[in-house]
Amino acid sequence: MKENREDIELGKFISLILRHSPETIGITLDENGWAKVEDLIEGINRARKRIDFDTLERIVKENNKQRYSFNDDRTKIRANQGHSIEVDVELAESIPPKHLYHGTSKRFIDSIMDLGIQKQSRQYVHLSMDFDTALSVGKRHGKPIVLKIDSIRMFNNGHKFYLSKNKVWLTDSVPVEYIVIQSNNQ
Ligand code: HQG
Repeated sequence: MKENREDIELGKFISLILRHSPETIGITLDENGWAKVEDLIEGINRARKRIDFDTLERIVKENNKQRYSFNDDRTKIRANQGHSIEVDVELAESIPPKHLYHGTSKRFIDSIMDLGIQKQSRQYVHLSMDFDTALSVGKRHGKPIVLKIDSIRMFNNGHKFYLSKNKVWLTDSVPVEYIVIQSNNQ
């Protein structure tokens, strides 16, 4: 099912809370990034946005990028990746594919080709499995450009890679030597 507009708006608010600033609604996350579902629902309602458990369940299920997970008994919820706050979401260390892609803005290229891809405010650098996903990530920042990453060579040289539950590849940083600028095809 495609998400409706209110669910998309609520989802953005939930991402803000679970990835960056739970204090916005006066709640806390535990060391593994979990919020109590009850706290999240009460906090969002205190912020004058309406949500109940059924709506939250629908958002978790239908979110276009599968950004959130419940624990087994659905008493806790967390974001699968994308955090700026220091939490340990128990990411799976994995062997990456031969290549991964990073979408960014053209205006960052000089700096990236100087310093490499850095995680900036988030816990990790985010990499995509395919060119088109990376292109849409890049568009969020302005005129997009896609960088192809020699991920298996990075891995073989000792860099760790993690695959989040919603299939985003994460790593600490990408040094310049592993980056190839792509034009508009793969
Ligand atoms: C850039 C979204 C200058 C980097 C997406 C990026 C993703 C540099 C920006 C997830 C740099 C950081 C993450 C350097 C990196 N000099 N700029 N040395 N190194 N940058 O938002 O990867 O929809 O923190 O290229 O789909 O854009 O929210 O990272 O442009 O998966 O679920 O600094 O967020 O997911 O921007 O996006 P971000 P991102 P959601």
